[in-house]
Amino acid sequence: MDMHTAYLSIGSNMGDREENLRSAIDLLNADEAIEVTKCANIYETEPVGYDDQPYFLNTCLELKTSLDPYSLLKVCQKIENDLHRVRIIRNGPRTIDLDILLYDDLISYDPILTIPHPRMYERAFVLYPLKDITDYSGKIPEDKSVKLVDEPYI
Ligand code: A4P
Ligand code: MG
Repeated sequence: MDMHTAYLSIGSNMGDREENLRSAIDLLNADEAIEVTKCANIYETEPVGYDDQPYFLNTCLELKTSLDPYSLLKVCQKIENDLHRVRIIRNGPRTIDLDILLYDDLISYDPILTIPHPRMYERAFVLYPLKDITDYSGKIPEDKSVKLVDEPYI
């Protein structure tokens, strides 16, 4: 079977944020076509893009998967729905958000699935944890709010 490597950014700023991240990892692993192989440190981060909301917990995951990118996106969206994500405001509070950052060396400009994630290189809350689990050595925008709060969950 053709195996691929993908990196996800996951974040939560509603309810039990730690539990939401842990549940997302468990639900990804429950899919027989996905194995979560690495988890970055856990960071608390100030919301970006929409101010009047609680701080996030953010981390990044490495996956090995036989799924194609669109099937992986579907799994991520189902997990968001299963964890009762409330979609009220774009960039607003969410129990869980899963974004695909990278998939092998794929480049895709499809608005349904843009890879690399179009905003990832502007976001300290993505790049700090990504650096934990990859050899990313590019620039990380300054964001004094990013605070290391916990060790990887797996
Ligand atoms: N989509 C396109 N490319 C991708 C991709 N690579 N991964 C499409 C996932 N989805 C992708 O996403 C909207 C659409 O993006 C989907 O239909 C999908 O086909 P969504 O998850 O439904 O909506 P959203 O998350 O509210 O919007 P969006 O654009 O994903 O927002 P972002 O960029 O994910 O930002 N601040 C901190 N500190 N921490 C955070 O985690 N997150 C956001 C969300 C804003 N501020 C934050 C954080
Ligand atoms: Mg999103």
